[in-house]
Amino acid sequence: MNIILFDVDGTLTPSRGTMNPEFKQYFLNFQKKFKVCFVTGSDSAKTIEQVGSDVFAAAQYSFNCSGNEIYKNGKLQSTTGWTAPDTLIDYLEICLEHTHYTEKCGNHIERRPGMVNFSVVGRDATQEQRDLYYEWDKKHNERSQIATAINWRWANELQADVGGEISIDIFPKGKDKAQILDNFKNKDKITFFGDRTEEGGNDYTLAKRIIDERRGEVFQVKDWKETWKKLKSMYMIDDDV
Ligand code: M1P
Repeated sequence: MNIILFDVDGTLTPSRGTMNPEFKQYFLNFQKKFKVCFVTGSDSAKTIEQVGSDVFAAAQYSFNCSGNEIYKNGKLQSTTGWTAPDTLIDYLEICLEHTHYTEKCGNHIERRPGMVNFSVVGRDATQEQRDLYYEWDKKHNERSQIATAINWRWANELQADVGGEISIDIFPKGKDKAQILDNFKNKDKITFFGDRTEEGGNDYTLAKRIIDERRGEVFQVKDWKETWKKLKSMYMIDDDV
């Protein structure tokens, strides 16, 4: 079986943004012809808000919370009761106190099934506040430094990856996006589109596993526009399917 697998933020939508309406129309037709799956650090409520309940339900699988919560054809199939250690939460509070970034907008530590999402500027940031932090972080590499510190301090226990624009995803070691391959047969061919397939990015371990285990192909994209362009050049779909 051929599976076409997509990251969401930065690949099908702007980070935390909604899907472009023309792309969405194309994508709904695409889903009628091909087996589509999603993999994202976000929880299902955010994914539905971004792609719409129609696109979400038409996906064979949506692997949310980095694969720690799984939806099949829009219905919850499995989840995990993992809770973050108090020592991690204490450390994240310290990071918040000591950051050189001054604007804090609220909702900094978001507990999701099987993971924690941490953001110095906060998940309640407006688009403008989000853009300011994203630009600042590109110069100061704060997220990458925090992720490295977590990966060093909890080397046997936890894993932190940089994804999206303002946050870090943290989960039990190995419970990252790469785990989702266990839901497919070895003979299934996976074609994966992601915007953070570089080392340290939250699509990296999955992309690496697909290549190392010869499970399919990986396409790094810079945004949803590039994804759409690639899909149009790679796959034929009839507009009135
Ligand atoms: O998939 C990784 C992250 O992508 C987005 O991150 P940010 O808000 O930093 O741009 C969000 O969807 C986040 O929830 C998710 O974990």
